[in-house]
Amino acid sequence: TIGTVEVGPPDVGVQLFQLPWTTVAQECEQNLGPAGFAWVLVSPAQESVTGDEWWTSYQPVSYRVESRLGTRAEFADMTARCREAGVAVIADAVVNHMTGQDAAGTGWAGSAYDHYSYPGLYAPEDFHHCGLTPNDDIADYGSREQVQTCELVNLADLDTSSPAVRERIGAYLDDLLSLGVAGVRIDAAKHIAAADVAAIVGGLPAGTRILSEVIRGGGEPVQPEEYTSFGEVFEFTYARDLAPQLRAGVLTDPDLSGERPLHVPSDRAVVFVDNHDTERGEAGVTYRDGDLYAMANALMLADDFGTPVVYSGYAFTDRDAGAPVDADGRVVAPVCAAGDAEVSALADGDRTCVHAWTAIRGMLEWRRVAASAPRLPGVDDGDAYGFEREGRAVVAVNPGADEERLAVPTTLPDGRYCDVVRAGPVVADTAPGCADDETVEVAGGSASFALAPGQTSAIHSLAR
Ligand code: AAO
Repeated sequence: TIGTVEVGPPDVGVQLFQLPWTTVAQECEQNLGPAGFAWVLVSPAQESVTGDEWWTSYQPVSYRVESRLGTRAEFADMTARCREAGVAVIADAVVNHMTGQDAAGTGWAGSAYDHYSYPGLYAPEDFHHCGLTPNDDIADYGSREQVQTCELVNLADLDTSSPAVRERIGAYLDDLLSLGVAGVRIDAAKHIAAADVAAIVGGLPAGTRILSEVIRGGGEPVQPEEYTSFGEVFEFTYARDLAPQLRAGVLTDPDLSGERPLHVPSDRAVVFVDNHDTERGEAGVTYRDGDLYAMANALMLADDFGTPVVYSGYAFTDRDAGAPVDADGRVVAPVCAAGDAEVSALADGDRTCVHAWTAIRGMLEWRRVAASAPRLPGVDDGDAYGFEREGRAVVAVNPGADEERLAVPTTLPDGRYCDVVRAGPVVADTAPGCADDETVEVAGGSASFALAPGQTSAIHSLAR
């Protein structure tokens, strides 16, 4: 409760991409906990191949928790400090495959490996050799057998039907839990038969969160729905629906009865505007879009569908470029300062700090006040669009190029309300509230928004 009002529990996640454990711990204490994030998804923790590219993280060499993001001790310290700050840590578990290197090598922490041989862990018989394509690589996503037994971009594909392989993966996930994580993202889950994932995670303690990455592909035989009986799924359709609407400046209401076409059910859906793959690929809006990106995130946070995860990475022009490292090759990154988005000033490697943007922090407070109040039908006028979460909160956006005025019908009592997108959180923050030009008037059952091009504005019942 805030005052006398029952608010929703924190449920929003944040993906902090390629951030070292020591910085994640600071983020939990200084930004994530105070803003009310419930959990943080971090990048893979296990030993991986060496190299400057960020994606070396996704080529495991062993399950030792040693990487350029930090040591095992630093990982454990992070989960403890985050938990203390009210933030659960979700690990990114790369368990579909090992490396994609044809030549033998040595991993980050000194483990020797060959493409199909990881001494003390896996031998050649632990891998699929699908024999369905010339190089054993997946060539046709229309074939379930290829998707689940051939290699994803040459990555040695573990035979997860094997009890021995399942046991080793299970032991690794148990180890991550012993280090304090609350759950795991199953990387490339589409490439592991759902029954295999179910068998592996079935051995974990009850309550462990399982978030499967299954990119919804039109016409593909392996669909996200197969992975919902044992956990949640990243629902890629959400961003695919939202971004084009924003780009076109034409926002429409989703089906307000709850179900949405081509989405897993709301209580199984993890939704996002972009992630580390899609910001390098299909995403229609990314950090580069500044206001429009904040708007996309605000609409997601204002929605009553799924569990939202905010993405926060670093600026890049080269798709492969890793996060900045020190002389020893360890990633180094400063903690973010809370403040407004200044994406035009970002140089390659700079953190985008999306999770610390004023608009995002304000919308997290808005979401908790909106709690379980239903989303009411939206209204639009010109390019502007807005809606109410009944009796609790109203949001309005202008994705267009002209100034717009929008009156949103509301059951909120008359008064001047603080726009938490411009002012940030006003109830939870110790910082003083709202400037005069950061308010919105509600009178006679209508909230009157004046919206500059690209502007998002949001008010809630606890900030009058
Ligand atoms: C690197 C090099 C490779 C090299 C390899 C081995 O880039 O050239 O062969 O090393 O040496 C990351 C990087 C990869 C990197 C890899 C290993 O992204 O570049 O390879 O680490 O270091 C599929 C999977 C999905 C996967 C995605 C990238 O299904 O699981 O590919 N994501 C995860 C991670 C990702 C990571 C890995 C998995 C591997 O998040 O960061 O790779 O651990 C369709 C399919 C999808 C498929 C995509 C891309 O998607 O449906 O399943 O994802 O294609 O192939 C429309 C369609 C949609 C389509 C989408 C494509 O929206 O509707 O169906 O476009 O964007």
